[in-house]
Amino acid sequence: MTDRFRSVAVAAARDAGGLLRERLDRPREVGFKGTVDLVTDADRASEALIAGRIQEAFPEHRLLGEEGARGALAEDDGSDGEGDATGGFGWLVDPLDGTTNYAHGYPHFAVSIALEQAGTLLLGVVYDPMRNELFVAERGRGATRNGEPIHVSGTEDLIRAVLTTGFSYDLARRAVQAPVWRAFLTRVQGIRQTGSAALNLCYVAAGRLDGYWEGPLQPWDTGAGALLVEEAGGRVSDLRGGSFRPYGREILASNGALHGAMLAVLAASTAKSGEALSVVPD
Ligand code: 2AM
Ligand code: CA
Repeated sequence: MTDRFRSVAVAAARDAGGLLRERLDRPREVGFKGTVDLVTDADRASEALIAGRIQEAFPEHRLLGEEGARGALAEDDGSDGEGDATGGFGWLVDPLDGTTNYAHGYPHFAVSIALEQAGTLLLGVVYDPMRNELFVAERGRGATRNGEPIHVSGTEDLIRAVLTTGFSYDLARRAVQAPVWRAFLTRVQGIRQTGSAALNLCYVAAGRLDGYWEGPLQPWDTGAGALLVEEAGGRVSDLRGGSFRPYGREILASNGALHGAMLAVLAASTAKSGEALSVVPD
């Protein structure tokens, strides 16, 4: 059965990614969900393709898509699925992660599809159509990039680490995020901020980046990438070191070796900024 989950998700991610790539240079309809929070016609077309495929193959499953696609029951209701038709299975779909990049023609974005069962991630698929890189993780079976196993980096010291983060669409929230970014900046080799949470997590999984922190985020941004990091030998948690939850709103992902040092910086800087980074805005 898990092979079927994987093959449906991989085919949907590749086809949706192809659709995004094809449309990148065409004029776009851009709408605004907030002051700087965009949605394009490509987000919607990609989501329709993916949700259509998943609902056709697994009509009884829950599904939560960024642009509003909903399956049998969108949110995890906390039940283990026993006694209902879902079997506890829920899909998390980001049809275009890196929408701001996409709307600007900046070629760094991805499709992200995750499957969880009663809150446990089973499958993560992320496809970057511009580099033709397909990242897949299945619980207990490792993580791959285009079919080859990937592993997190061996970096042990923050000062040798290249980290990544992202900033909120909520401009007021950025004022809280900035001191945290500054605290890291003075302790690491470098920080990259390239606008796709899913690819940030894949890059940690592949050892291209050593760690990533961000909050607030949405379940569809992190589900697939979180499993990729774990299956590549890394560690994921919330921003205080508690368990990562697929329907939580924040993530700290690292190669494992750097996790404690990153938590210490987060603890010190959020205390100093006087407000928790992780407070959910919506
Ligand atoms: P999106 O491109 O699908 O909107 C940018 O930091 C990354 O965070 C992107 O992956 C973006 O996803 C995601 N993100 C999700 N919710 C966000 C929010 N409220 N503010 C900023 N970025 C958000
Ligand atoms: Ca998106």
